[in-house]
Amino acid sequence: MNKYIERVLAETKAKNANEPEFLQTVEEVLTSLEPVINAHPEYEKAALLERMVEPERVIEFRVTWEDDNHEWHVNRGYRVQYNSALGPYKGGLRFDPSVNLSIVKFLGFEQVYKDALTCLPIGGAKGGSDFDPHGRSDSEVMRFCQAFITELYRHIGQDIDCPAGDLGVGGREIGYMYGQYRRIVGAAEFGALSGKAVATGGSLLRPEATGFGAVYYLVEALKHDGESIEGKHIALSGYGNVSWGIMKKAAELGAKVTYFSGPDGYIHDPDGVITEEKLNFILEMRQKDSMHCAPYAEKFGCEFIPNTKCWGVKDVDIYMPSATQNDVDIEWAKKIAESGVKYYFEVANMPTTNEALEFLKAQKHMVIAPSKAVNAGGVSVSELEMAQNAERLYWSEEEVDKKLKGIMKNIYDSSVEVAERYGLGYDLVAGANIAGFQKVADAMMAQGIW
Ligand code: 2IT
Repeated sequence: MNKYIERVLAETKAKNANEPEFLQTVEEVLTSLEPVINAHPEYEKAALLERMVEPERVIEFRVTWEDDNHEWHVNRGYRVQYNSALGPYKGGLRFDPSVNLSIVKFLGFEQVYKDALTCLPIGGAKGGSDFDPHGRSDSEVMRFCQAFITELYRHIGQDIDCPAGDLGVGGREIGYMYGQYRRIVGAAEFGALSGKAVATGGSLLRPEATGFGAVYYLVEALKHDGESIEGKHIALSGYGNVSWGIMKKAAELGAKVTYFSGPDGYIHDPDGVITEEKLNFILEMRQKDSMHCAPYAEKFGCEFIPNTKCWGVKDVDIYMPSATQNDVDIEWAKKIAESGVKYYFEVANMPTTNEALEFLKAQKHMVIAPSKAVNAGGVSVSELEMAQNAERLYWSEEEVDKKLKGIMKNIYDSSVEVAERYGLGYDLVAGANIAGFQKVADAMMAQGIW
């Protein structure tokens, strides 16, 4: 391996020994940069990689809020403002008990290269809290969001940092945070948060954008193999916002999601989640209970397999892990490889362990696509929301959709082109890492020491 990469990896490991998820993503990205680092010896003198792995700013804060029984609670809030060389920091907020500094730093690091890949002028950040929204009333969620943003507001702004949603943070939470932000700053500074409801400055199509974008990317990859999406069967994990968008767009284009899952097990619906009734049921089910997908099987008379994952099923064409990080480890990866299914498209952020990803990439019969490219439609439409806010107007759904399609095609094309250029062949994973990296590197080199 390139000596410079080796040294930075070793230093990063020594400095951040207690952050396994963060080290996982740094290792995955840096090792795939070998050809570009070899071609640019000037990067080492500029300490470029050392600067890239170190976040520009890490903010940690206390969030105190009162529950419906007047009991007070304390959670920890985070915002890791990773890299702003390309524009204002941009990236989601995650509310989940699993949130800690390692998780936020891994998400932030990934976000930098994902945001760069979109070719839109945005830097990368991520944040959130270990707050558990499950079972909390609407008033409790509102009070938490208000307390959270009362601390975070001083660090964000339409030209500074624009947070959005992630796991546990949807339109409702963004609405409460934007309301409180507006109250504090006393200005309709819409672009300080994205993923807002359309009524309060949001963009049409933002809720669907990540899932739709993933399918648009998939369409491009299928085209490369002379294939069409029509008639294809998809197995995915999760039934959240992103999975739902994939189900909807796949159905519109004549494909179907026949497997999906929740933390309680997976559903097999051979007819596919293609009707409006099924899509609406999934929305309702998630709103009521994001931990159990079993009610879908009862309602539509299909199979529910408890306490396991659908990886390894043979009667599909495409796997799309769309739930959360490290969903697919080496054992699941072996089952996936044995199934003979050709396409493995990551959708959730870092859904595959590094060992599993290496293993899958080595399978000659498979095409692997990385989440930072496949799921970039979400942040892209978030940026389009900022652009609409800056111009004080709304674009039509058709206009947003057209832009989203163009962005996804460009992400796919540039990943293919750059991997070819560096002699890596058809490598969508390395292509995305290098294309994103190159954008950030160029901006940092141009801006001098910082
Ligand atoms: O992982 C992601 O790209 C997001 N959570 C969305 C970020 C955004 O700014 O919309």
